[in-house]
Amino acid sequence: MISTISPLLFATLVFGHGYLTIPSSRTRLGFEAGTDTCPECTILEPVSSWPDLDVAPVGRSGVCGYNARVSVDYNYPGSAWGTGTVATYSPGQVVDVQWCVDANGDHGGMFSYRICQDQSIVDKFLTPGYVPTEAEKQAGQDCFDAGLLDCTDVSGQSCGYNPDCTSGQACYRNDWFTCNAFNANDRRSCEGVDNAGLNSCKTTIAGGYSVTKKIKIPDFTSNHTLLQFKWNSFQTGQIYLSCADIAISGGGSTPETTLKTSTTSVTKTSTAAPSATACNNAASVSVTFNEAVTTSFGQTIKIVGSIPALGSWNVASAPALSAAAYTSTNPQWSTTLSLAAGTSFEYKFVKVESTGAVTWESDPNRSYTVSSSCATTATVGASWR
Ligand SMILES: [Cu+2]
Repeated sequence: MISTISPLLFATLVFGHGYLTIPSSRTRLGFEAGTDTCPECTILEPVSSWPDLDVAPVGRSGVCGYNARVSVDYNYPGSAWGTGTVATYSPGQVVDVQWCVDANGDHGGMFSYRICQDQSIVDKFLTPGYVPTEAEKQAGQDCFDAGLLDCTDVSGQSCGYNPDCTSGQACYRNDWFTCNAFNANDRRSCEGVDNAGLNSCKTTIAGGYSVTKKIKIPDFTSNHTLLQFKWNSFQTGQIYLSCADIAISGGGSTPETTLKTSTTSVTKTSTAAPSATACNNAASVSVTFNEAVTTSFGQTIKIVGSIPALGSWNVASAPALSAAAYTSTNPQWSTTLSLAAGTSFEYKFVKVESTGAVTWESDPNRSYTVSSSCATTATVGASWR
């Protein structure tokens, strides 16, 4: 990159940018559903993003982002996101979170994760068909600002200051996470944080680099709330916002949740921070499949796929999901299957009528690889397509 080009000119010349990938953000789900053709292009701009990280009003972008390039608004549930949750955490749990920065738009700066603990505010962003007002969007952002999940909350995690920020500036804080120096010769900018390989995550312009950190879930429970990702660009007057629909359950501790889907690689590199505790690799993993799908009385949802545990593509022998958690506002079908670590398979959800008639999800097949790491549980969030 040529650093002598003015930031504003540069911003008009290149796309790039980033979005939350783990847990699966609404943006990622929109991308995987084909609704959003440039997930890294959900940008709040032009705004003051640096050095004061919290001064910019969110405006139309709201707390979850508005992609003006493709006119997709993530501040309310869409067909592929927002009606169910993609991960369930527990209060106090330390979890991996990841975002993806495009190779052609790595603007440096700092990033953060937040949870708003006022359910009545968050609910404005969970109601299908309801478009939050700009005042509600700003009230939402104020609540997320108050719910910053500090880097320093995670014991053993190194939390640094941004080298492009000087002592006395508003950006001089280590509760946020930081990218490396914008013009560093080695491990520059956000790409350099993990030094992950190109295409370690999916972007549409020049390929992405994953950036993985740990956050500590606050002492707060909710059946459906939002985790917000916010990246303030150092180079350009841009802020990137994404949300993931999550649950925080008080029912005991849950090991780390990992999400993998067919279209995005979430490979962690060996340069990522080592986990805090050693473990034996799990032989099998309890994988919970949550499928958001509206059904009527008499219909059953099954998961059918390429392995015997999923009926070997035979619907009659495929396991059914449970509607125990199904409500009209959160139409979630769910099942938990014990699957051998490292198993890869393809699958679809199917809707089975009381008559036996079967409706398949649209192509392509979904795919999944059971993790072979410390985790003994994993959750896959999906919506009918
Ligand atoms: Cu950009």
